[in-house]
Amino acid sequence: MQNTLTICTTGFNDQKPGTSGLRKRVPVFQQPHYLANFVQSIFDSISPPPGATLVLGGDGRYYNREAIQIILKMAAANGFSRVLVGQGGILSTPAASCVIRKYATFGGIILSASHNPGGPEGDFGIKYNTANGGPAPEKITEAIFDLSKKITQYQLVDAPDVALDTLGDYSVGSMIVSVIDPVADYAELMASLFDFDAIRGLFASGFRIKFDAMHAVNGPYAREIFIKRLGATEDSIINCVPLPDFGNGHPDPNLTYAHELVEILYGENAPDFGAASDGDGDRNMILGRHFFVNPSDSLAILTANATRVPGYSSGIAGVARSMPTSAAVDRVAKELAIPCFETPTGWKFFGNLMDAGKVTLCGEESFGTGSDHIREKDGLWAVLFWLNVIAARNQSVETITREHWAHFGRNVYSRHDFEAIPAEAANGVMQHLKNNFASLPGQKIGSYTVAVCDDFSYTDPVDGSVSSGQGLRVLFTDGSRIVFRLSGTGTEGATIRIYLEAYDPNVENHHLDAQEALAELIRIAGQLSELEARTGRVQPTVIT
Ligand code: G16
Repeated sequence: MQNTLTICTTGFNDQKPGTSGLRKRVPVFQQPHYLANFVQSIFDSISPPPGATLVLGGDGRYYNREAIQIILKMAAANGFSRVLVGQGGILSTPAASCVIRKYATFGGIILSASHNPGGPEGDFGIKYNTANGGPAPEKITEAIFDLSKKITQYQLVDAPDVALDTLGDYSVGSMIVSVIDPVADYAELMASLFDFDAIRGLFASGFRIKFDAMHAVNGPYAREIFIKRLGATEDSIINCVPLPDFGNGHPDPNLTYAHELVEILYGENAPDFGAASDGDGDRNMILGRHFFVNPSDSLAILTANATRVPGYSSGIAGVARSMPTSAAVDRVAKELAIPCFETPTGWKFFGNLMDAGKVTLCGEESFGTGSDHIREKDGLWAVLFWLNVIAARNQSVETITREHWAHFGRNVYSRHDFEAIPAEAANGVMQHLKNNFASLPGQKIGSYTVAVCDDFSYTDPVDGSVSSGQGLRVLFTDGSRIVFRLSGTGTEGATIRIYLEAYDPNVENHHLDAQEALAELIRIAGQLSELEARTGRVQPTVIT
């Protein structure tokens, strides 16, 4: 018999999940009852049946271990019969999705604030994934939010903490906790999709890589896959010991925050290939020697080369991209005569399409790429996909990308982020843009003419659910566009994202830097949004 305690509590009003779960500063989560309230609201909204198994793990950031002990005691009190938890409380987001699917569990809880900084004053996060291994759809996250406002009590069993560092089975009340190897199932899945012999041969031939785990969760995964299974040299991986504060860094694999890797790949005697992943291991950045691959292009290139990879050799059913992601992949889909779906930002919108067999590959401009092997984006998967394609084509990252542009044309693309803007000022920018929507179509601005303005709305083709208010689009007559969105993942003020895209079929222009090629659209974005006047900001915090 287990000793179940019922704790009285009152709801918080700020537990609305964003683009990917609930993300707040660590001190917010450390308030009495804050985490437990949210976890109880998850359990109440999903009503686990008797005998249900839960997967639990996180990216190892500060507060991960404490949170896991609380959740284990609550899972036991809420009727779960078993929890699979990664050793040390570690599971990358893709590995958690893999484990949920492989062992056909009821769902999983992932503890991560992804690419946001960690540490005692950094960010923490929590999200629920359903039995398909993917982030809960909006109807569940909305139910969790509703319950979190009304909650009056939560349950947990009175039991000692579990020894998270030692593999094996433990009891928490009448529930079994299995501490599992966080890497093994995932590494096995990767080996089943990619030609490991070919990649091993590539490394043996002298092809040099540098993978940066940014002191985050993918370190142990990278060591197992690149060093142990693929024979890469020890100096092929850097920052591969996960730290609770990510070494005081910002574990976001982009040109700004992954500067250590960028300097190596743009330096003298640079390796042939560079890659980085984020806090929870689901994002990726791909670099060649002195060359950056835009994530939107990466999705298009992987799609065009998919049949060179064993896991996708029989072809792909379709592709999907988030609305702000460039239309580079649309051109590939057209040539392959496969469907291409445009969804709102958020990996959760791909789940239904993959479950219905409508898409195989999907991706986002925010450094996320993945496939139906799991239901999360997958950083190491993207790196292995690129390495497999390079081994099969025996060409450099730059040559593969330039040949792709020469064939399909180049969707020149950039995203400008303005972080930590007071919410009121950010909302003012968005409202001002909307107010002008009626008068803009037909107007000539510089060399561009506005065709259509709208606020993107999506109807899920599988379940008919509608998601509106997903980003303001200004579409020009030549196919160029500017998109304005407020981020749903930040924790400090608001982040305005401006996505800029122009199509250029002319190879003579393909040497241009994206900022150069997009200079006029960047000016127009500033003019239309009155960003400087309304926020006082001139330069973006991050340019990708
Ligand atoms: C999350 C979502 C992604 C989204 C990204 C950025 O990624 O899973 O689908 O593209 O946030 O979202 P936003 O523009 O709203 O900040 P991650 O890696 O943070 O889980």
